[in-house]
Amino acid sequence: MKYGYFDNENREYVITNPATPAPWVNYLGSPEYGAIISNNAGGYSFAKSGANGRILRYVFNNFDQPGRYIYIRDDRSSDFWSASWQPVGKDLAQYKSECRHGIGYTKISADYSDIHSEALYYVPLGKSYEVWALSVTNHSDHERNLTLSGYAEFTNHSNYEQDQVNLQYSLFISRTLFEGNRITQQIHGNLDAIPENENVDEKNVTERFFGLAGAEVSSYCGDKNEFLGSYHGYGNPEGIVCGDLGDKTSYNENSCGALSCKITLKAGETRTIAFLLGMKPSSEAAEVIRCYENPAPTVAEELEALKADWNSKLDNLKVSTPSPEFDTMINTWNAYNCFMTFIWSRAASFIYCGLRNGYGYRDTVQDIQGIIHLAPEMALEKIRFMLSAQVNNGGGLPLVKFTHTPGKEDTPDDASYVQETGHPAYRADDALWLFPTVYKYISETGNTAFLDEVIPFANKDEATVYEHLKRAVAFSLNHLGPHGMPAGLYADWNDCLRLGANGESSFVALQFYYAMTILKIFAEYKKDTEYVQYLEETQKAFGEKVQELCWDNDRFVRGYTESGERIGEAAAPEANMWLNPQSWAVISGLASPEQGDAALNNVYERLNTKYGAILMDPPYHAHAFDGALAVIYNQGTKENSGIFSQSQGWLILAEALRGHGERAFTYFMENSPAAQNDCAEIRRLEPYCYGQFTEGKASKHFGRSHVHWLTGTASTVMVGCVEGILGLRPDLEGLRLSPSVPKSWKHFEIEKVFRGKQLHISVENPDEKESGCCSLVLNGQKLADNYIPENLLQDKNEVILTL
Ligand code: IFM
Repeated sequence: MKYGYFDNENREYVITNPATPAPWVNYLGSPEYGAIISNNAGGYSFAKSGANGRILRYVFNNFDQPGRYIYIRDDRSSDFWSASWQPVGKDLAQYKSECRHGIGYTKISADYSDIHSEALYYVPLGKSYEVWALSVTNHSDHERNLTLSGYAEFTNHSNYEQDQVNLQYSLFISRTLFEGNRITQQIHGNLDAIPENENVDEKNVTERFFGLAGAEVSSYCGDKNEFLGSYHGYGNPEGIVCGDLGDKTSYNENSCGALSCKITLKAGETRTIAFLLGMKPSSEAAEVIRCYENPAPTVAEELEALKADWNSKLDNLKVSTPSPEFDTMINTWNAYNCFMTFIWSRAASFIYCGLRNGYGYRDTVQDIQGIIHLAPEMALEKIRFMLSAQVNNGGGLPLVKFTHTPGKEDTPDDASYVQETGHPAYRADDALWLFPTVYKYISETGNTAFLDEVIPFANKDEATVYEHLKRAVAFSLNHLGPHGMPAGLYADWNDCLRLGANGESSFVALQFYYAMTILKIFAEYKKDTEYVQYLEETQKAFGEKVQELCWDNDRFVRGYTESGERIGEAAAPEANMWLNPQSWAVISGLASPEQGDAALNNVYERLNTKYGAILMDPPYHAHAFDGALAVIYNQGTKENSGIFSQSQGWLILAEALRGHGERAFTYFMENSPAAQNDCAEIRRLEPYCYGQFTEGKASKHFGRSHVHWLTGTASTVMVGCVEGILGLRPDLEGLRLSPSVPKSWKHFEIEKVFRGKQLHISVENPDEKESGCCSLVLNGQKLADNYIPENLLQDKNEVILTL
């Protein structure tokens, strides 16, 4: 069943049936001001932090309420509806609705009772407030008198937990005032007598506003319970039913902003108004509202600016292939998903409520990879930040606090860090993610000078980026287990594998092997010959050890427990085949071609399903070792044999690196949101963004996906598709083209900006191959192989690659 379609030209997903199986959402805003909105206008807003800057209330586990509600009332008939289908929820036989989630905006249109409405929600570029612009058109043949009302439910405290849980406190610090064209909410308003820059118990006055521009306020309400009325709900608030909000404010009650205006529309006439919402002192709020006195042109201009800004990033890579699913994901939705994950980490969604007070090291370093080819400058800033969260012993801080202060942080070796973050020890993989990320950044941009940039460590000292990477290698070598493989420590990539100081992780071993390959490239570039030799010897000996300890006939095992048992052996009763060591054996370059193919075939036979490959099989139940934490989850769920979407990206990449275009693309399609547009009743999540996992074959809800938007999947699948399937593989001096595609792709095109130069790449595949290069022609000149040295590039380039 499908609920909508992709409008690729406009970079929009269009929901035509609003009764979606889950709230299907969009992200608006920037790191300064974030807003999450569903197709039924549910969702919340926050300044900077979803946990500590929460402005609008959203009740988790309550299917999408409340939200940014706009009500329309016909004052002659007293009939009323909402500009989004919910919360009033008119009969869909009479009420027609369309939601267009675009890049940075959402437009919800409705037709009911001969009135057409369009509610456009966005955060203007560079601003820290949001706009709900409403245009209403009278399609009937007579004049209509309408009441238009906006409703915003404020939290009583900017910390969402205080608002939801600590009611004996948060109810009694909030109050609202009406100031002509806006409701102002004051939190700790009674502290207005203390001098500016002072506080009481770290508290001072915080103001939020909900204002109206483009019409006079006819009635208002600042008290949620007064607005709804006893025993009424969002679908039939008393003030909406009777067309008058009663002019109430709140004082020790739940606060809200509700504003109504009355308009008369002649037949065929359109009127635009705008509701404005934010967290700002009242005088600034007044200024914001003034800017929208003539809402229609202002809104149109701001929307254009927003689109232009997004397009300037997304246009840096555009593909046109035989697969509409691939194109829409790479050109728009996977890319946008990467930016949202890059910006919000795991902080704010309908699943993440912002509780975590920092960035996960591994997550953030991986997330960067998804946007490097689109916005390298943004990537660079975050890479610097993450390097500054590396401890001087080379390990990463498992959680990098939002208040991170380089050079001054405690580490997992300090009780204070453990107490504050809840992370009791280092994780084995954190700093190893720096290698592919830094390499991708330098290769995309050619900015080799970055290796010499000096960046502080988290706790003390500073060093060049090159030295930071050397320390990360040293960290792994200083944390080896009894067999000489990296210890699993508190966790490796898999949060549910607690292998400890004496258990060992093959995934980390493979990452470490790969890290040494990358560091060798940098060391060669820097002519650090002694270190090159050291790496060569260390890597060779280490590789042999991993081969000996981890290759088990047709698979790589997952590691060793603290008591020395092999995890993932063929003979084990549970979890005897794991996904990640197979893909990473190929990605890392450790597996021989024969091993790689055998391992990947085994994945296809043992782990693959129609929705992607499960993380391991069979699930843990009765034979979990101490530290196999996955057993806490239902079978087929998350790390316990779920289809972990992030791992699909590595699988795509591994198959592509082996030149298996058919398989790579099969894996892309199996787990691609866009490819499941027609079976939304099974997948349930938005068909335009990734989820953390899909329930595996051991679940009775096989195929259902969860934890939308903020997932490392966005970046791994992006890398799997761009470097793997499209084969765009930059290195220090140029760009290698090595696509791995389905045989049926006889022709496709790529437009890419590479180091400031435009590339138009046509790939011809007359002989229906999966990979390989017959010839590569750059601006009419045949090149030696599939590599384009940067110095041959002109400002605009025509490239023809024949497979
Ligand atoms: O790698 C982790 C990630 O850091 C958080 N989500 C789950 C992943 C797998 O355990």
